[in-house]
Amino acid sequence: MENVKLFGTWSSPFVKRIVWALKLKNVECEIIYEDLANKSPELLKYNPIHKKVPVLVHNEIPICESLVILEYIDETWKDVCPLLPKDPLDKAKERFWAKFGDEQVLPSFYGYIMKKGKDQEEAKDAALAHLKRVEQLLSENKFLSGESLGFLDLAFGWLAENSYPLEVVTGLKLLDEDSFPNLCAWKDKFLGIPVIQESWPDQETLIVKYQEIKKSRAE
Ligand SMILES: N[C@@H](CCC(=O)N[C@@H](CS)C(=O)NCC(=O)O)C(=O)O
Repeated sequence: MENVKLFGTWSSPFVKRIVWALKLKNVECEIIYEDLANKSPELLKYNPIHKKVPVLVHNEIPICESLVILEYIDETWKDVCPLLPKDPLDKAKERFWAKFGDEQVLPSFYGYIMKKGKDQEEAKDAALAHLKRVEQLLSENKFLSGESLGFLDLAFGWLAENSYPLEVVTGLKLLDEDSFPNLCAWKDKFLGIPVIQESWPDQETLIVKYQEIKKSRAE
């Protein structure tokens, strides 16, 4: 009997990719929502190094770091909806871009909300330059992982979910149809997938959350 628990928050871009992967693979999971201002003893026990969500606990064994968790899920429940390709080179490419997403693209986006002045302008330029690279990845395929949804799409899912709230809060059009036609088409396809739609967060609530973050950084 499988026992799968996920420690997370409703809005974390890192947690959402895990929720989507588990749903795509029909894995039942109990989600434990953390208050990150007051982390539970369980979270600290299961992720003593980073003390962050998500943590997947499978039969009492914790797995940390969302991209690592995604691979674990894919290999553990491998018969349903495979996420990573089998070919080592294709797999390496997806891992490379997912790492680029988390280390470069995502921080530049959130930096644009959180930073001020010159730093904010630099974050904006970086975000748009990174988006151009991701746009090119979609020049031949509908999805970032190829012809169908896969690991890299889940890794970049935060972009589809958060681009509109981020645009509202920053006043900057990020996914502009003229500059990023492939990404705009990808976003629509991604959000059209039922499993993704089911766990689509309320955009207004996300906007309020980002407004609060922006306000707290401006003080
Ligand atoms: N590299 C980590 C990042 C996870 C992360 O930053 N989680 C945030 C929530 S979005 C968190 O738990 N923050 C709590 C903290 O920094 O204390 C992953 O991919 O899992």
